[in-house]
Formats: sequence, C-alpha cells, structure tokens
Amino acid sequence: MQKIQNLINGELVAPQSGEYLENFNPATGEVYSFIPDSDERDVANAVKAAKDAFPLWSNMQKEKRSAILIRLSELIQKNLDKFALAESIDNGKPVWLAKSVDIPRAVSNLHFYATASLHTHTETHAMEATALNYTLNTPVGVAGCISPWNLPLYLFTWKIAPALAAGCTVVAKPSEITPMTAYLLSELCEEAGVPKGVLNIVHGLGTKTGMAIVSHPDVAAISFTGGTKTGEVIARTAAPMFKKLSLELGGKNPNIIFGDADFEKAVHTSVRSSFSNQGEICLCGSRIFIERSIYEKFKTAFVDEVKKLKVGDPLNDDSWIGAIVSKQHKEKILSYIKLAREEGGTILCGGEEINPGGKNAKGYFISPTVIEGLSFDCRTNQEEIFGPVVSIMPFDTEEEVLSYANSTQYGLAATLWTQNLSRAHRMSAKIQCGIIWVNCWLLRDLRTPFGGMKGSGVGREGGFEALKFFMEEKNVCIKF
Ligand code: TXE
Repeated sequence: MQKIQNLINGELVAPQSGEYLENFNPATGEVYSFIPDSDERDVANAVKAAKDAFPLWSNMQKEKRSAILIRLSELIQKNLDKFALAESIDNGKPVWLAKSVDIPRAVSNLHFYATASLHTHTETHAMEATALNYTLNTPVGVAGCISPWNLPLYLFTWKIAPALAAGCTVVAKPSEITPMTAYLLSELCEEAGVPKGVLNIVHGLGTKTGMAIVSHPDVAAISFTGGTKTGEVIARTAAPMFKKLSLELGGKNPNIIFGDADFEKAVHTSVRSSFSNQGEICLCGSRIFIERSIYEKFKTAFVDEVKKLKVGDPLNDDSWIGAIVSKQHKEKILSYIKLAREEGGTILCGGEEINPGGKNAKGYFISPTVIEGLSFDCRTNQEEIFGPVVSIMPFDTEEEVLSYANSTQYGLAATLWTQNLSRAHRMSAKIQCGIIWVNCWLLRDLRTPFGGMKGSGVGREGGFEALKFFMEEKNVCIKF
C-alpha cells in the first residue's frame, strides 16, 4: 500500500520517525494509503531548506518566478483526471465535483497569483519640494501554510500560490485526513522547475507537525484555514512571537429569502448552497430564513428537491452527495441531528446514516437533512455542523431576520434573495459578515477580498490582499 513522502529540500523523503499514519477512503471505510507521521525534526529540516532557498527565490526576477508557477499550474491541468480521482478518493466528494470545481480552481489559484505578482505597484508621497517617500514591499521570508480537508488542493494552493508569488519560500502542511493531492503536486515540482527548498510539504498531525510549523522561530507568517477552535490555539502560539497571521475559520452562514425573490432560482441555488460537497464548505448556507408569505411554498419546493439528491459512491457520476470525510466527522454530524431533535426540531427529510451497500457498506454517508421548528438561538442554529444539515425558519421583518443572521459568533458569508435593489443594499450593509452573495452563491472573482469577521477569522485572502499579507511594507523618506 502506498506510503506518501514529505517534500523537503526538493527531495521526496520519509519522516525522521519512520512512522506512518493510516489514510482512510471515506467511501469504503478502508485504509488505502499511509502518510508520514512527521514531527519537529522534519519541520526543522523543511524550515532550514526554505531559509536556505529564500535568497535565490526572493531575488529571482518576478517574471521567472511567475513562469515556474504557471508551469506548475499547467502540469496539474494536464493531470486533471488523476488529481480529481485522487481528491475524490481522499475526501469522499463526488469525482465530477473534484473535476469541475476543486482541481480547476487549484489551477486558477496558481495561475492567478503567478500573473497578479507581475502587476503589483507601490505608492509614493511627495512632501512638496523637500522630500519624497516611497514604499517598498519585500517578501517576509519563510511562510507557514496550513490547510483543511474540505477542499484540499483548492485551499492548499489558495495559500501557497500567493506566498510563492510574493517571493516567500514555504513550509506547507495539508490536512492529515486529505494529503493525497498535495503529495501529487509535490511530485510535479521538479518538472515545473521549482528550485529545491522553495516549496516544502510536511505531512502529519495538526497538533504535532502543524504546531511545529506555527511555533518555529524562523517561520515569519502563518496562513491557516480550519476550525475556529484551532485558529484560537494557533493564535495563542503565534501572536506572542509577533508572526503575521491570516486565519480563515468556521462559519454558520445565513441564507435569507424574501417574498419577492426569483422563486425557482432561490430554491435551486439554495439546494446547492446547502448540500454541495456534502455541506462541508465553510461558505454553505446552513441557516435558511424565509419570509413568512412564501414559507410553506418554499419549504415544500425545497424539501422536494432535496429528496431527489442521490447519496452514493463518489465515483459514480449520478452521486450528487458523496461520503462524509471521516468516521469522526460523521459521528459529529449525527450528534447534531440528535441534538436538533432534543431542541424541538422536526426533521422534514434525511436525518439518518445511509448504507449504499456493496463496497460502500462501511463508508460514511448521511442523507441531506432539513430541519424546521428550532429557535434561532438554539445550539443547532448557533454552532457550526459542517455537514449536509440545514435548518429553515420563517421571518416577518428585515429587523427580525437581521437579528437572527447576526446572532452567532461567526461572520463569514451570507446569501440574500430579493429583487428589491434598495433592500439588497440596505441588508448587505447591516449583515455582519465578510462575503455577501445577492441572488447567487459561490460566484467568485479571485480579485475580491475573501474572509470573515468575528469567529470566522482574521485578515483577508484573495487579490492583492493575499500578496501583501506575505510581504513587509517599508517606507523610505529621501530629503532632496
Ligand atoms: O479544521 P482543523 P478541519 C473550517 C470549517 C471547519 C473546519 C474544517 O468551517 O470548521 O475548517 O476543517 C491543522 N496547530 N473552514 O476540521 O482541525 C490540521 O492538521 C497547527 C473554514 O480540517 O482546524 C489541518 O491541516 N495546525 C475555511 C488544519 O489545521 C493544526 C474553509 C485544519 O484542521 C492544529 C474551510 C494545531 N494545533 C474550512 N490542529 C474558510 N473560512 O474559508 C489542527 N491543525
């Protein structure tokens, strides 16, 4: 069975410990590969390699760096099917989803930052006829990039691309639950012309390998995506070391549907925004608020569409919902469905584990679940479930639904359905989150600031924001 390796100083190497962790295929519940159980020794070697490579990479002509990142994106594109299959087997998502979203977006992430880095500029501030100020942006040094299991290569590249394009060298750790596509990317680095030590990938547990990256004194910036609790632990370690921190954390996103919405589009898109990727996207709309005038009509149409979603083997093209990423996460989701019942919720559809049988008999599958009758402030409606579970409830006024929407510790994304332009602007100004989609969902322009407020994180990714995060700004003032 395959034992994937770390990428350190341009070499694919075993962990110092010689130990490996089991990697499960969530659709079969079977171990299908092993990943390095790396520790602080592997991280130390990776950071040293990144430090040694920093002068060459940061001083390289940006056009040359850009060409290398474009070549890497082209090699992933050329191996799209292989990457998509690997992502589907590792994460449990349908292979058609990996092929149409995850892997193409990883290609776009690398290409976007390879080109964006050619168009950065800085300002000057002239002090009448006496002095000139100009700003210099220089790469921070070694960047630590830690990514989650829900969109593995999509979010892994969303971090390493701006870091590398900014001229930083990188020590990256994908989730130990979904390491495979990062490993496949590491196999392409030499062919892409990535100089040794520029990108290092160390696999292992968050609490051991991840923490070793966060706490290493030579790692100048940490870009993290994952759970809010984990973000807190990382901040406690990194803040006193005065590292730059970018934290993309959890969400409990409101999906607000007014009576004047385009009804068919709102229903159809809400099914996607509720259950895409098994509901394991932090941007999913897990709390659906519907204006009372259309509540019953929307509820009926929405539940009817949800009941048609096929749950099954991620390798089958007709599976719309695949496997939950791990046994532990499946148990967590089922515990929230149980909690919802205890809190007075009514399960309108779904609510149970599914056994597709055959080779998937031991896989982790949950039916798409819609719950009504809960209060806005119960735990089910306040805590992130991160699975195929949504709650629906009616509202009467804008003030009422705003108070519901803004009532959680999170502030990542919101979706708003109305044809009333003034209301769209008014509500968007008052909803406490970093991203608002009006009459659409997950329509993404990579130039836009991406991220949340409150418990959803600190800082923004996307566009030139992400490049600037991986740089230090310096002001030079020259007297004439
Ligand atoms: O997070 P974890 P998960 C959120 C999503 C959900 C969570 C799912 O809402 O809450 O992330 O991802 C490593 N020191 N978002 O369960 O456990 C771990 O090994 C250093 C929001 O994976 O936090 C993995 O590589 N590292 C986001 C990574 O952190 C540690 C989009 C994430 O693991 C660590 C996607 C530690 N102490 C998911 N503990 C958004 N806002 O865009 C764990 N890790």
